[in-house]
Amino acid sequence: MPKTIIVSNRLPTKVLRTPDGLSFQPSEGGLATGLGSIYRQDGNMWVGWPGLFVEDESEEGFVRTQLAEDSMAPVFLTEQEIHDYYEGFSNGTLWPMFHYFAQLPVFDEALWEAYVTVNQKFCQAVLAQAGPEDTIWVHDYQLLLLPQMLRAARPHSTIGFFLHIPFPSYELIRILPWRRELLEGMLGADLIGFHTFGYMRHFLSSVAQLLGLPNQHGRIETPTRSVLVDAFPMGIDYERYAQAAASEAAQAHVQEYRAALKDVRVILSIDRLDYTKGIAQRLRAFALLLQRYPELRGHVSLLMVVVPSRDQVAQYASLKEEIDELVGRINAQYRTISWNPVHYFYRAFPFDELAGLYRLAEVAMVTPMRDGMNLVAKEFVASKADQRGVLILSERAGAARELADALIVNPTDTGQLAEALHEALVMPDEEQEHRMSNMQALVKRYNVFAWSRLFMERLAYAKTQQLNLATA
Ligand code: GDG
Repeated sequence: MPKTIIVSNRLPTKVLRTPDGLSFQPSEGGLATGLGSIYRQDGNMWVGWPGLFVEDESEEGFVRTQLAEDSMAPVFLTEQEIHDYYEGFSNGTLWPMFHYFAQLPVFDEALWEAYVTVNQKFCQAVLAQAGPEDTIWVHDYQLLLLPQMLRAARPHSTIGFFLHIPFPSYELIRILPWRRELLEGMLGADLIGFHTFGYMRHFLSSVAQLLGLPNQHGRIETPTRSVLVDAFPMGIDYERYAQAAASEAAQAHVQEYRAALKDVRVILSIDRLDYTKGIAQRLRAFALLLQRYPELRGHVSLLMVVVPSRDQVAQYASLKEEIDELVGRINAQYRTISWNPVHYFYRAFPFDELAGLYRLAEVAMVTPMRDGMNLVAKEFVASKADQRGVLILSERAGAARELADALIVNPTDTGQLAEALHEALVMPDEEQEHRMSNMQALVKRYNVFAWSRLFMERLAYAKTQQLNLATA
């Protein structure tokens, strides 16, 4: 029976080296949740890097056997490969370019070569698992070349590709020395999915201008095949967040936080450390709020969680310093013995504490400079059982296309951000409930399960259309 193979840079399980041996831990990412129900069924599987550098062949064999029991196949990478392909080309070249940070990307032929080599490694690992009838679903910017590599080896396979980050304007893509190879790599798929219609349009325009391939209603005709392009906004596991926020564990955390904060109102900010997330701009806006509205001092705090990420990279280390300094300056200027303006945490929180924070906060500030979708915005909405709470959302997050009932802001306009914070803090309950219930209906309906189902259905449709064309 044909099966489905999911491919992403990381597997949904992390393998860690501990003093007691190797430990296998599930990762809690949205992707693992959304696709968990697919890859565990009917002989399906997941191919990706397990997050560990293996020491010898026997360890490699052990990891392979353990993962196979949970339908996963590892791609083993060396430290050098992770440095060049992942930290280098993926996060040092593609990530800044695709998020419109045009001055940051590194253009280095050696990193590009590593990217090609590792995509080939993934290709071999997938081919070792895939039969000609199987469906292969490739994920994200680390594997842009993989669809075409798979296509060359398996001309008739059903191949889907989904990009989790923005696809930028042609004007940025054209700067990349390897722009043709990257676009051609993606075009190996039968269906290419993006979070929004805007990203899809940018992709179609890049393909038209750089490869000379026009499209009709999202269908690109290459010399040999046709490729369908469409938008699939990713959702969350709504019930999981709604239930977690209502759970006893989360309530106990809320009580504990309330006792410490007394009646201070909470604005929440949660992100990985990343220059795309607009963390420093958010701090400046909060400082401006306290300056413009002195009556709020002592009554509102910003609770800021920054999850450590990529801090080996220089840009991330200097961003961390900037945030530390801003928090220090705001707290030094405004704090009193009994009130702290910014509660800043540089670490990840366990899931039930996170659920407690979503429940506790009256306002969530989700104001990235650019963000493919942003799941934090949707998780906050799902957590508000009483429908009270205000979401402040950047117009440049993919989620803004769906969550029109949020307060939509330009994240670089500090004045507008400060005013949106004020508006959120004085918003009448009825208006909060109205906006929140509209957003909840949407996030509940277009959840992560609907997302993966829609993509798979559309992929099957794209393939049928191709077969019809081939036999016509
Ligand atoms: C990429 C795209 C796109 C955060 N802090 C903690 C924690 N988290 C969880 C959140 C959320 C996830 O991490 C972050 O997801 P985002 O979507 O916000 O952002 P990226 O990691 O940049 O993801 C993005 C996404 O892919 C999916 O396509 O939306 O645009 O950049 O689920 O809850 N989880 C726990 N503790 C924390 O402290 N447990």
